Amino acid sequence: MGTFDHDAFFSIEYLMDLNTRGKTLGNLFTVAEQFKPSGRITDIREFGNGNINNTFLVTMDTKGENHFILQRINTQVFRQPELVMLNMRMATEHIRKRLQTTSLSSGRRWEVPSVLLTKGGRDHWLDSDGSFWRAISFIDNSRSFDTIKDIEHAREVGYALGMFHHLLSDLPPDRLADTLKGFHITPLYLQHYDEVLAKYSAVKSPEVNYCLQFVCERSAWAHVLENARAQGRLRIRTIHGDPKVNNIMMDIDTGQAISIVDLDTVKPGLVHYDIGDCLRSGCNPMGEETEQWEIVHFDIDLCRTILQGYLSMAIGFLTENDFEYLYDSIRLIAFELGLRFFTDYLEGNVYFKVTSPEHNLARALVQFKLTESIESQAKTISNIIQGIR
Ligand code: GN1
Ligand code: MG
Repeated sequence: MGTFDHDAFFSIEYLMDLNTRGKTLGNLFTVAEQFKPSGRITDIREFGNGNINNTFLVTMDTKGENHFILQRINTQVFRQPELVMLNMRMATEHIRKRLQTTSLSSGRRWEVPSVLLTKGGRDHWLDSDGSFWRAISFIDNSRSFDTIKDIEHAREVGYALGMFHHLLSDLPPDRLADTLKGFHITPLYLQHYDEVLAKYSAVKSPEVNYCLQFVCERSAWAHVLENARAQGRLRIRTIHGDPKVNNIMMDIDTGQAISIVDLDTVKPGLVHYDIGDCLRSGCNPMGEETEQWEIVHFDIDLCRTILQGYLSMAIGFLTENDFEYLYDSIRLIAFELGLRFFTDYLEGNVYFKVTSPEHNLARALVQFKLTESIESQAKTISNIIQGIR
């Protein structure tokens, strides 16, 4: 067991969460040790800014690969976490095989996170109170950023998503389970929103009224991608589900994208969900957690460059119809995330982790301002798409 200053490493929210579940912090060492660490564990600390799962970086005293990622899956969100692990293993094994016959441009590397098995050979470990734990390798010599730092980073983020889609483009989506029903199906989020709103009785602030109006004005259009799918214009493929900027790992020395992590939502879907999600995240220089929501904007130069990076890998499998819906997907996923945050605020913050009761409202305002900025640049974005297809 390692020695470390527990209190320095854990947020108040997580300490309270652990306390209510009757755990001690030392339990984390016990959990991490189930995954056959290659050395003595010296440190475990909270890692990243995930909104759903609890994520930790485990450090060992070994030379070389001395870290791994330990996660407690939020089983309120992922109701069948065993299927999440099966999907993850299926996708990573497929990518590994495909990489053997894929030539990367010179000097590039592409890494695939590995699922670490327990001493009993399983891909997860259930602790005594039923928490679902899993461990994933850490991509060596890499880091990620919450926002894009320069134009080269933008190109690399686009390249990474294109590379990921390319490597999975021959994995039939029906081999994967639907681990999160309704994920990115905007009409279903709208339906849930209507149900939540019908029960909402608190006094409505100007911000809440702005959001209500915002959703109301776009609810008919928000069916656009699902309608296109129902009409057979867009087809289901294997997607990442959450390709935001901080899930794209950059090589510390070269600055090149070398991996996409957070594979919980790899499942069947439209590549448009991924493209929209990557752009709503990458083209918002203020980041999705900013409190200055009034001045949030969608950066058109970053958009052009991310799309160029994406298409450098994706041009081979995108169809004419796919291009037709790219603008809508950028607008829709920003709107949809705003709607998801706003609904969670109205419902009492039952889905996304929050640090204050108003946190999800603030996040919703950021996404709605971003959507407005996308809408005000519709012509320019469409011209960019025309120019690169
Ligand atoms: C959630 O937990 P995290 O940060 O990886 C959410 C995504 C959102 C994202 C916004 C399963 O992802 O859909 O885009 O927050 N994941 C799930 O930051 O709902
Ligand atoms: Mg995620």
